[in-house]
Amino acid sequence: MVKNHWCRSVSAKLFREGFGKIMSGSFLSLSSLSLAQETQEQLPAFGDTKWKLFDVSWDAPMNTVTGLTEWSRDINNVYSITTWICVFVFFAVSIPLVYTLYRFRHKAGDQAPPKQFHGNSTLEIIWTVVPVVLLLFIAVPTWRILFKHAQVPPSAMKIEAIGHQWWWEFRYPDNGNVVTANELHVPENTPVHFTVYSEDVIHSFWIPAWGGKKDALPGHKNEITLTSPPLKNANVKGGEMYQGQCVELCGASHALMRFNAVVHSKGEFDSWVKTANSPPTVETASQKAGEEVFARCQACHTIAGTPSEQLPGNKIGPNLSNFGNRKYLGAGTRMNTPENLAQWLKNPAGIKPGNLMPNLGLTDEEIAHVSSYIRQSTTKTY
Ligand code: HEC
Ligand SMILES: [Cu+2]
Repeated sequence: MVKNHWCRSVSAKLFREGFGKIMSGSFLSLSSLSLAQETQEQLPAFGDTKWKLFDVSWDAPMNTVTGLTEWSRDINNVYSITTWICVFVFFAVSIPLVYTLYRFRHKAGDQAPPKQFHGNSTLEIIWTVVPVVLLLFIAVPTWRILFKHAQVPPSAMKIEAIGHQWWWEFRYPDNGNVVTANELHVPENTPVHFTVYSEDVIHSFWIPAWGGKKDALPGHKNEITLTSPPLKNANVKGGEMYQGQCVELCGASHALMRFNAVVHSKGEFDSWVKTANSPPTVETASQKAGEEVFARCQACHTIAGTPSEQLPGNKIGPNLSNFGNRKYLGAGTRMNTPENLAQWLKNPAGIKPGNLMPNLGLTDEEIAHVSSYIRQSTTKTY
């Protein structure tokens, strides 16, 4: 308990004061950092059994060896070559070792110390050449798949994947400039050319079941082309989901920086694009009141087609267009249910320690209104 507490305060200090300074530098992110510091007291203790990391149920395990895409099959091939070489090296070293220990063990009458000798060119050449050859057996197929997958097919769809502390933003320049957060939607079996970068610290973009990963750096754009897997069930409604995760330690909530990658049939993807950024309707009195509460959110959040879009700059909070259609909230930390959303709005740090959304001190009424405003959705793909 004491140890946990010590670790946490040191890492919190590092991330807030160290990495915090190299964040985008915008006034908003800095002010929100100090806000996050204020909400720190409300963090649950890591040893607290009532506090759980995730309550989400993913359709697919986070698994690198599924072999669902060509790239993941290629990686598996290199894995298995490497594994067999390791097995060979293990026996090639341990069998002679055990034999030598037995054969040359100390016997009565042996002179001590035994005869000393130095240098044996034949042996030295053998134990240099053999590892070089073994490493080449691993290196050549590795290079081959690296070059193969660096190619960008001309038909590839473009998506920007942007890392933020601690959530993902996805932009679709080819598809009506749709913007979404924490949910990547793609058509099945399609090469997608991702431009990967970060708005603050270094993150890393990875959907383990699909193959390669790429670092998201501030101030530099990386590229990676991944092909989405084909649908396992062609008639599935709402697509099939894969887990994505940030894989570069990026601060307090790094482990809670997930996203889901949803693979749709081509038709379903097109209709998702058409409705993804349509503005919420304001019909009921509660939605009307919610729209007013949302004015307090728009410095950090955008909903397409509302005045929040007019505010300039890179906002530090996820885009909330069509939020009602999202399966999770808090970047894959909780299921997106009205109860969890209410808890989130009451005390974001209670769900996701250290995250940059401050506690806004909303009343239960305000929470109910803003929830009815942002939870509506024009598409319900789940
Ligand atoms: C100071 C900036 C700031 C303000 C103001 C703010 N938020 Fe946030 N919000 C954030 C950040 C940052 C996150 C991302 C947290 C994370 O997942 O690490 C977030 C996340 C969320 C999420 C989860 C989104 C998702 O897909 O995971 C919801 C919902 C949300 N905010 C709603 C609101 C509402 C409603 C308001 C206004 C009442 C509001 N926020 C005000 C910064 C802010
Ligand atoms: Cu990250």
